[in-house]
Amino acid sequence: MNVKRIVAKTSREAMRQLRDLLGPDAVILSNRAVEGGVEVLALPAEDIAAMTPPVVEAPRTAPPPRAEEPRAPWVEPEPAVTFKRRLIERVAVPSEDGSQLAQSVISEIKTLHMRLESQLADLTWRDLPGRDPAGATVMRDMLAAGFSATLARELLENQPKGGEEQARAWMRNTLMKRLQVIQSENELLESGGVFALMGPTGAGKTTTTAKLAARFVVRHGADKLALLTTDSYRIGGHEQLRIYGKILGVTVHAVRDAADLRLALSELRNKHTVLIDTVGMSQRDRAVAEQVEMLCQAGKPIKRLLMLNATSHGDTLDEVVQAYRTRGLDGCILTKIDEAASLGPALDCAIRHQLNVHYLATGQRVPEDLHLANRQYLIHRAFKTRIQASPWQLDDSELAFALSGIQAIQRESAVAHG
Ligand SMILES: Nc1nc2c(ncn2[C@@H]2O[C@H](COP(=O)(O)OP(=O)(O)OP(=O)(O)O)[C@@H](O)[C@H]2O)c(=O)[nH]1
Ligand SMILES: [Mg+2]
Repeated sequence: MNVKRIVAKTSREAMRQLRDLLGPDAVILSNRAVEGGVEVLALPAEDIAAMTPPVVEAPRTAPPPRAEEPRAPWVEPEPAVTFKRRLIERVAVPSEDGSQLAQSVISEIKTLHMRLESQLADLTWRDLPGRDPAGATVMRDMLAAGFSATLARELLENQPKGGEEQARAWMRNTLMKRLQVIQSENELLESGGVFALMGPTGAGKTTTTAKLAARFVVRHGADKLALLTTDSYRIGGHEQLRIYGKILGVTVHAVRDAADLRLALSELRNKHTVLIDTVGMSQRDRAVAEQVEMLCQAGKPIKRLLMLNATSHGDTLDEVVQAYRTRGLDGCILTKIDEAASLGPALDCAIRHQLNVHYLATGQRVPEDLHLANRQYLIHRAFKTRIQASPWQLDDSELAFALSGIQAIQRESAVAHG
């Protein structure tokens, strides 16, 4: 296959180059903005015609006419591109059969278009190891480590030329640079303020609140800290935090709504730091938005930290971020690092959503299992823990298939949503 890649400053310039290179009938596979301009991938029209089975099934040589039938003129089968063009012309001319026919023709065109694009995408990805071995290494490594195809593709676009080892080093370095982490413990424990720990059920909010509280008490003493919980309706909801508070000598208050919270924060205004342990709820629960609103109406700025459970699937983590970031997030804490088979999904999520990683929770022990986030360690571990014998591991041909499939699904969903 003869895919051509053209990068130009403007779309107009890219189109001009495309026409000069492949002629006016070239088929554009993709067109997107890249650093420094616009990238266009295209195929010569002959390649499409050669790849696509003829739409009209007909023998290559004219069949012998039957004695009783008049001889029909022989018609060459149309290549798919011409067929598509004729369909478009048919739609353009207002048909007497009305809009129903037009609708069915449009839907036929869409189906044809999607099939063609999906075939081409499949071939493009299949081609990658031969065309760009270093790019294929980056793609393979990132997907195997649990990073998303979206981030891997993004890196691939900006990858400088070079060998496979160079590409690997560049990829890890880039991920490290893009992962935001707090520089020192002072950003949370010294600067003080009100912090709310949020996240889905069982993500580790209460345990992490207790760990942070213990670290704070060692530095500043128990009387400068207060703990709040919004977990007031579950039976025994705030018991766990109360017990931790008792052990540390820190007062624990339960609040039910925005008015309660406002009052409590006003009473606790002399505290250096207030940690709020929020009630866990599914990211799919609409009450998440109410919880965020309640924190926004507290009459005082509250920094919202999201617990990202590193054992969760990447799509689930993405949903969690989408649900909790409605009014912005100040950062995240990666929990259950000790249980995660792969750190890729959680790191990918933090990178794509630009979440500042504050801490890593690496076990159940309070306060020992809490550490400042360290980029080198995280990226190193993400690639080190790759499980060679994983049943989820894809080989090269499956990788190409999966990547083209993901693109097709994204396109279909874009069409379905208008
Ligand atoms: N292995 C491991 N377990 C953890 C970690 N953090 C919390 N846990 C455990 O996970 C379970 C749930 O932790 P919680 O702190 O109660 O979670 P939560 O987010 O407060 O839960 P809800 O309030 O019910 O939403 C407990 O058994 C914790 O001991 C961690 O980093 N690693
Ligand atoms: Mg809890």
